[in-house]
Amino acid sequence: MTHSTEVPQESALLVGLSLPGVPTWEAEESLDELARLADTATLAILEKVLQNRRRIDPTYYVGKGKAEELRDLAISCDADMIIFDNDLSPAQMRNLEKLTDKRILDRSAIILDIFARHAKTRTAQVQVELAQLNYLMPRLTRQWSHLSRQAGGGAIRGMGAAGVRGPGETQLEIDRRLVRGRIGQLQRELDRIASQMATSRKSRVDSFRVALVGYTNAGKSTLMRALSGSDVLVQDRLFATLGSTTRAVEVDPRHKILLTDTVGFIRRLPHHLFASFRATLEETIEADLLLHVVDLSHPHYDHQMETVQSVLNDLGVEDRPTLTVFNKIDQIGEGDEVEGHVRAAMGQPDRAAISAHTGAGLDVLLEKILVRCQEHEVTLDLRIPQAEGRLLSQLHEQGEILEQSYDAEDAHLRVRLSRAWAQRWELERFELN
Ligand SMILES: Nc1nc2c(ncn2[C@@H]2O[C@H](COP(=O)(O)OP(=O)(O)OP(=O)(O)O)[C@@H](O)[C@H]2O)c(=O)[nH]1
Ligand SMILES: [Mg+2]
Repeated sequence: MTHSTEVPQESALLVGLSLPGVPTWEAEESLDELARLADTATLAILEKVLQNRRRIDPTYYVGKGKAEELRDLAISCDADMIIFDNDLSPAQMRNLEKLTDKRILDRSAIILDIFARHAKTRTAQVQVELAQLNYLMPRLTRQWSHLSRQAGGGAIRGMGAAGVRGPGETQLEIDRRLVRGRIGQLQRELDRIASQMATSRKSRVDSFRVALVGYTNAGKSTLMRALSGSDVLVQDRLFATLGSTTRAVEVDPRHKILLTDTVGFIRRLPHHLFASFRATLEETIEADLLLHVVDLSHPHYDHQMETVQSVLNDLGVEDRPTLTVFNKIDQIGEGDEVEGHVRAAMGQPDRAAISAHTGAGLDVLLEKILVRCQEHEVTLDLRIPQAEGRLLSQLHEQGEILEQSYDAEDAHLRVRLSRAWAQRWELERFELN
């Protein structure tokens, strides 16, 4: 794999821990995913070590003897850093760093690092930097070299040499003061962004809102492209999308929906990130329908689905109407174990099987979205003075006219409308009853 970084590629030793209650295959799968994450963070992976343990060591996480073994291995393979798949406490990180004399990172740090690299918009940059600093704060004991060196990252950007020492202040106190100040600044900026986003969402409440959710790399953006023709970024890498994009999609000539593509999920999403990205996820939280995009060709698609479900629980949208969209069916061969899912999905209203890549199944998916969209509509009987031509033509645009008749003055119409439009007509007291 080639990487276009000027900095020479750094190398890492990966360590996973299999604890009681967590089956070994799950720890292995998670460690494989950590390798993919490290690769996305442009690190070279030298070794992967999986260790079974009965308990977590409070000082070194893995026990002193094992920590020393890891140190020796890291030295012999000349690794720049050791990355733990499990989250380490700030104290464990410090102790391991002292013992091994290598940089120690954990899963959260790597995910934060990838987010920092991929954040292109101001909003994403603010959100990531805030998450990084909140993560960094309790770990602020020495130069945080890996995170600070990133291009585009910038958590610690501009903080290295800055700061005039106040009377009696140690360097650590200065650093903490600076970080705290920066966190406050970012939080204020994020609050401003969030309220702007809320305002622009409010102007769109008339439409049926559909949000794409799913594990990272499931194909959400590819589906967004296929349905809306928008040129959102599609990449075979984790966390390609870090913002949210909303586009109008015509499901049929009478029904337009607003489709939102957003950031993907992953197991053990660092909670600082989750908190920071709340504003971006707000579109998802307010959607009328969720399309849960699943990469059916992934060997562990079922665990990915569980992870997504638990993130949706955390967001408080577990009861939201959801369509499960099995994607990448072009990769599924006949007789594959999961082929049954594809066939079963065909007849079910809350499932669809597609290939966002080839376009297979998209027509059926749209039909199923249309049904949901129509369920969300109401039928109203209205009486509108014939002289009000403008109102009549508005009505034709907003809804579907089911019946119409005229008397001397008024038009009598039975129309099907979205709930939001219907409410307006009711407020204007045009309804008949
Ligand atoms: N074979 C195949 N590949 C697909 C399909 N849909 C998406 N992909 C590929 O899967 C990879 C990830 O696609 P994206 O659309 O970027 O995935 P995403 O869910 O938006 O990922 P994040 O933004 O990282 O959360 C890309 O390489 C796509 O080309 C599909 O139906 N078939
Ligand atoms: Mg995407």
